[in-house]
Amino acid sequence: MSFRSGFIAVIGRPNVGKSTLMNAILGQKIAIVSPKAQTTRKAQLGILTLENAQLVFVDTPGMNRPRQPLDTYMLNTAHNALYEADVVLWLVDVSTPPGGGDKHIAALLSEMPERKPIVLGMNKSDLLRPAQVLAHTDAYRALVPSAQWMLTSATRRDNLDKLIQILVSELPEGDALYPEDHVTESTLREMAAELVREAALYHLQQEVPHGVNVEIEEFNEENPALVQIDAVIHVEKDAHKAIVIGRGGQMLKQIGIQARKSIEDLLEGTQVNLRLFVRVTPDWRSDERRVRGFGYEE
Ligand SMILES: Nc1nc2c(ncn2[C@@H]2O[C@H](COP(=O)(O)OP(=O)(O)OP(=O)(O)O)[C@@H](O)[C@H]2O)c(=O)[nH]1
Ligand SMILES: [Mg+2]
Repeated sequence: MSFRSGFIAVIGRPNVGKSTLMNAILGQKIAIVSPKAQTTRKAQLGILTLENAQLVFVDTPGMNRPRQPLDTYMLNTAHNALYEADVVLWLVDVSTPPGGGDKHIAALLSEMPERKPIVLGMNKSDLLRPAQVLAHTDAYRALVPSAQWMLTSATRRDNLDKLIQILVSELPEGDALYPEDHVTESTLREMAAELVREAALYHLQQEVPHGVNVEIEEFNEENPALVQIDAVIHVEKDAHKAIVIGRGGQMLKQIGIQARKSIEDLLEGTQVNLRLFVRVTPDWRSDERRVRGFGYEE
């Protein structure tokens, strides 16, 4: 039996469930998830090694029209993953009909210089009303007529095995690219920063969470029974700092409790002492130099 392996770029509009799907397939939380669009900012690798194949998923930021340097970085990240992949997994939200963003992605796929297999994942099938099944699935399939496709629900884990089988069938033959026990290339430090940002996305509203960036200043494992983590939450405005701290520090406390719990899960139950600090880095998302300074550079 021949072994197959390769990179699978998971692309699509924001909020369609790319990160949720990758985590569900891996059975492990690699990428943060939130009900708000534009959650993923950097490419994240998720590696699934099976008996006959190794699938290296590249979760990407949702594709959107860029308005400022951070958006441009995010769109470039998705484009790079797309161009470098062996297989493209285009995820859509099948509970709504295709919109302008989907048509834009379809055009991008059809203009790719190198022909590569595209798999259409029609996600959020649990939200699809029976009367809409045919109309929506036909409309999406028409955008990539030659692609294999599957209806999935990442949250209910419906059809994920079938989707994996399709992806394996499209991968080229080849040896494993990573050791079989590797699940990601992200460091614990990077993942801890993301989990603090996830908690901020969960608790904050409107524009505030989108202007949050998290930096880990201290990650000290000297005491194996209690890991000390200091994280700085950067916000764009003084008013946002007041909101993140909240009355009597209540908001920051809630963010801290949730983030600490998820970091402890990540560290398989090791206790964590998490200290959060809030700093204003004025309008950093529109400042190319600061965007790069935060590590958003190719
Ligand atoms: N009902 C339902 N909700 C889903 C499904 N998959 C994901 N979601 C929800 O959709 C929201 C967005 O999920 P994410 O995984 O963060 O979406 P994403 O495509 O990675 O978003 P960006 O990183 O912003 O591009 C979350 O609230 C998920 O719980 C699904 O199959 N069914
Ligand atoms: Mg995501």
